[in-house]
Amino acid sequence: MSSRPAGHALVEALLAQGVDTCFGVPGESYLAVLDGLYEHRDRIRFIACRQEGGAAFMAEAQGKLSGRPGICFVTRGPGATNASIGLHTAFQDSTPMILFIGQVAGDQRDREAFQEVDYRQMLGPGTLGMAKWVGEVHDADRLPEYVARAFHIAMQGRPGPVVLVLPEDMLTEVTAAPVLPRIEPALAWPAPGALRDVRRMLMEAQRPLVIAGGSGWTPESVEALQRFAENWSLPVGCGFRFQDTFDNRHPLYAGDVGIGINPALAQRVREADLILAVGVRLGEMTTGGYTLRQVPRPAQKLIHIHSGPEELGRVYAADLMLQSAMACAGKALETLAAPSSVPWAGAAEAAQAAYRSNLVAPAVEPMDMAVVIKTIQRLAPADTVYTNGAGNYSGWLHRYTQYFGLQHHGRTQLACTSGAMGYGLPAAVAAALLYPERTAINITGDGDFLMTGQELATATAYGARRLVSVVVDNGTYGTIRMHQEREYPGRVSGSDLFNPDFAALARAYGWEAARVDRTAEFEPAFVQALASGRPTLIHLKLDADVITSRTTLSAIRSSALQRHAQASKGQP
Ligand SMILES: Cc1ncc(C[n+]2csc(CCOP(=O)(O)OP(=O)(O)O)c2C)c(N)n1
Repeated sequence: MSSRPAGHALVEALLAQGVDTCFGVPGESYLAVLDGLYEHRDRIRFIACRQEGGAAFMAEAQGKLSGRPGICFVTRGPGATNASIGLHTAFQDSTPMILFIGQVAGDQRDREAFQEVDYRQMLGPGTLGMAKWVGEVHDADRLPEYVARAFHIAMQGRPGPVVLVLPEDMLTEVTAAPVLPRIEPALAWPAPGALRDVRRMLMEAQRPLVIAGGSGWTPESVEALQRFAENWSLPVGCGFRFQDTFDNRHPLYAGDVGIGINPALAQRVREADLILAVGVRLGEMTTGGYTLRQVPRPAQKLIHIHSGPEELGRVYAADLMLQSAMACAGKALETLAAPSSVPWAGAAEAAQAAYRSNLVAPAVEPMDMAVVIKTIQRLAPADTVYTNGAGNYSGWLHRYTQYFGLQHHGRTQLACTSGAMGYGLPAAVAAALLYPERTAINITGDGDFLMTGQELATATAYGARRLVSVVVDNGTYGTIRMHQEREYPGRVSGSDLFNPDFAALARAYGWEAARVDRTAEFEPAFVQALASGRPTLIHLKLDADVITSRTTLSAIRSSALQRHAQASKGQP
């Protein structure tokens, strides 16, 4: 191998892993890598973003869409702290991702040199929830070893983010280190004995329910999961923000187990006598704040299949725990021979009927968000990628969007379990740049959007085309306002927003834009957005009182006031 600076060797290592696009914000701490990216500019794109939070979200979206680590480069101190939101998001969503951080030179370490931070202390893995591993490369000749390890750790077990710290002087060292071949993750299969136990528990069950989700699924494995569910007539729900795992149009689909859960499905979860949780973390959102299943020993029997052994038994003492990569789990479950009839016959039909009736929405004037979401789905191509961040507006998206299941078009939902505001726009920009033949649609709130709104520029700079961002402007941090009205009725504090003219803002960034105030104006604006072949922002006005798909702010306030009045009457 000929000698070259380590910064170039790193880019060659990424090329060998099949990386053709990476995201970041440049910094003087990793100039040698930027030079390597220039050297190989015909084979790899560096998307220079406007804030590291946006860049890290884009890399996270890349990880979700490709199943391989999304790649992000940032500078030390300020760059790394900005990017940390993307790491946390990747951690909570179990998304493979590698964040490369330029670091001060080795001879200046531990002096609190300019922008110096100790990333092992800051990001983990002791800091639970940020990175699976933080490695720091001190020897250019060992760079391939570190990069290989980063790829393995990001993809194996429970996938997640890893951090590689790159001291500036190491990057300029000359090395003849070889380029290692493409890494495929080692995947765990469920143990045969444990699979027999799954079958035995299913045979003993009366009201079983499958909840599928999490990361690491392949189209083949989801297809096999579907056949398993068909063989056993099992109703299948999807975990919070993993709604695209199982085909929402399939007759066995029961709905999503997340925020704003269909009350009928919540009841079904409570009344189930066996939950088969496949790939999902049993976190706060998938357990109704740990109420749908009691902690640590749920009333329902629980089989938990997860790729990370540390996740098994972490909160819930499951009756049966199986460690398996999701790429294998569906295929393993499919091998379980089903009986000719099951005692829960008809349960799946009832679950499906409840799901379908939850798709029916009461009409709302002047802006009907259910109609907006249904219009988007009716007109957008089937392989459209939908993205969102955090906010009540996402409730309409979750309730009314019917995902196809990832055996059809791969992942089509980019949404963060972590509820990170600002995620949706960069995720959609990444989707539009990585898969230009597909459409990316971001639904966002006025608060959510402005957390990373500057990435409008990134979309324009790199020629995104099939990209639409629908900004639901209700003039408030609505989610917080809703909680305020519930807990402190009438005492609005810190949640009102001043907003710019979003359409004018988007035009200033080179986007097309439209404003819609009434339901009927949405469809023509959206048709125009799809036809234009240019990124388009739709500024949609929504009355803040229309706070969820089920209730209004004024109703929440008046019932809270009543509750408070009753409580004070009851006082001596
Ligand atoms: C980065 C970040 N900061 C703060 C929060 C807390 N938070 C959750 S939702 C929300 C308000 C979202 O407002 P908006 O985007 O306008 O949507 P709406 O709820 O009004 O539909 C806030 C502040 C968060 N989830 N993420």
